[in-house]
Amino acid sequence: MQTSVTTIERFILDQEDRYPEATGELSNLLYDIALASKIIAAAIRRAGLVNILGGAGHRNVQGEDQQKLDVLANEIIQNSLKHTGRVCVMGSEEDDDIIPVPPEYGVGKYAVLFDPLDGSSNIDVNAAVGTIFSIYRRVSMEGRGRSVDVLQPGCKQVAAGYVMYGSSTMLVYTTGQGAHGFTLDPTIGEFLLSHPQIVTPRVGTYYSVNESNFGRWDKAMQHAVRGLKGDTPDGMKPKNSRYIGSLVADFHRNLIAGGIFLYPADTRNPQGKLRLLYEASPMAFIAEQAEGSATDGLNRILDIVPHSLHQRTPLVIGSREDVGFVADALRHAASRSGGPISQPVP
Ligand code: AFP
Repeated sequence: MQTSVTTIERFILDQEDRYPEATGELSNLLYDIALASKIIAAAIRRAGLVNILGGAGHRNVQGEDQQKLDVLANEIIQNSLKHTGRVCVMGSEEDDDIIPVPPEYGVGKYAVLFDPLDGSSNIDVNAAVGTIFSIYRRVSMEGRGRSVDVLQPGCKQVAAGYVMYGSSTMLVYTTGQGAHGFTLDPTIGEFLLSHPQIVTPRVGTYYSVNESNFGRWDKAMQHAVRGLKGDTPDGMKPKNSRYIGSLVADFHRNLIAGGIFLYPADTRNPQGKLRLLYEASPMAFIAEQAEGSATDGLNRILDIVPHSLHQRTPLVIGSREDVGFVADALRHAASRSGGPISQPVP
């Protein structure tokens, strides 16, 4: 039996020690989120037993059916954060507007955004789902938090992470000092350091994309994806296809094994499907910290300045050379046609 392990708490505190000026607030906030994710993990494990699968009977702001676990996870995270005095405002993929901290609680210097249960359409088939979170330092000077505190470009994130509820529960996070992964040991209820300083391969094995949308992409994107499969003269060594339809699970596999995930714009989703603030930006921060990269096809995700809370973006993320390959293919196609890039096929 191993007698020396690094818990997430110890790891976070060790990292904080490198910054003498740190107050410990961010560390505690990360620990609050880790605790919330343990409660969500427990709820997911019980889901099949306590009959809380299925739609909760109303639609979220994206017009999607909410699963009961979405609602539960959303509540769990908000309840774990709102009373701490560390947060000034929250934003959730499940809520239309920013979520103020109730007046009876104090506010702190951080704004937290989260997708409480991403990939929730996979719950009924027992496939992996996840929680994604993103933390910004507030920019408003006083009072309770406002929209301006959450509408910040991804490069301003002070921390981001995700929790994957799969065959085991894993938490991966970054505070800008590398990306680190922890696995929940259910016997002691602690996240233990399992993947320190993750570095994703420069070239990946996998490509992950919903290829049923192929006919809805523009010609340049079609060419790029064919290239990833090695089907074009300018293409790469062919990659293997893997797609779950749960961003956390698809991203995590590619992060560890190497690969590229794409959700391009298409005729049905001309701005892309995924949300900039809840999905793309936090994953982009982690990808870059693991020496990968993330773009909307051409532009760095972390540089996009959001104009609305539920803004969507195309996303191309993963191994650096693969993401670069797609950008080159799109630029090439644009220079050949002289036209705009990434316009969906009419
Ligand atoms: P759900 O939360 O509705 O299942 O959506 C999941 C998701 O936002 C993201 O996790 C997936 O990568 C993507 O959508 C899958 O979308 P498609 O079903 O259109 O491929």
